[in-house]
Amino acid sequence: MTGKTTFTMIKPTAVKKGYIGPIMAKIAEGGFRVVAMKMVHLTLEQAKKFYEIHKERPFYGELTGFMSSGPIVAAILEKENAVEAYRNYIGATNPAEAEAGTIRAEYGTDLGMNAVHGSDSDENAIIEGNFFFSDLEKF
Ligand code: FUP
Repeated sequence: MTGKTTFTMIKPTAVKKGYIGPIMAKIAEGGFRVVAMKMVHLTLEQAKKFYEIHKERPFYGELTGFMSSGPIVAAILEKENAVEAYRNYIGATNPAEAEAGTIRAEYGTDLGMNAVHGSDSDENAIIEGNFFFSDLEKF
């Protein structure tokens, strides 16, 4: 069975460039309902904890440094088959390879600064959503 929710973050560069509004509008256009949302500035320690699954990857230091470099917007989104639907909607990890019209193609800069995060499985969507939100903050 596929889940109904996924987790996303608007990354620091996209926030700095003023893309929160356009990206949230695009998310709504795609038929995703906002279940929870907040703007936060992660500490390096918090970013390392969030990305723990990538800790052996060569880009772990760069990724966590970047994700703690400025405020981000975290959100839980709801739609049928949410994880796959959202990953298709945001496009490939590298914005240069992302299909035209996807969020990463429109708002991403490069592989690291790719505008948004999207959970890669139902299991991670739950873990990641719970990292940021308590039950009282989900609607
Ligand atoms: P995705 O699931 O599309 O976010 O991509 P990955 O799980 O492969 O990577 C997680 C994040 O690490 C990406 F958003 C961007 C960053 N990354 C790099 O900075 N360098 C790389 O070589 C690969 C990924």
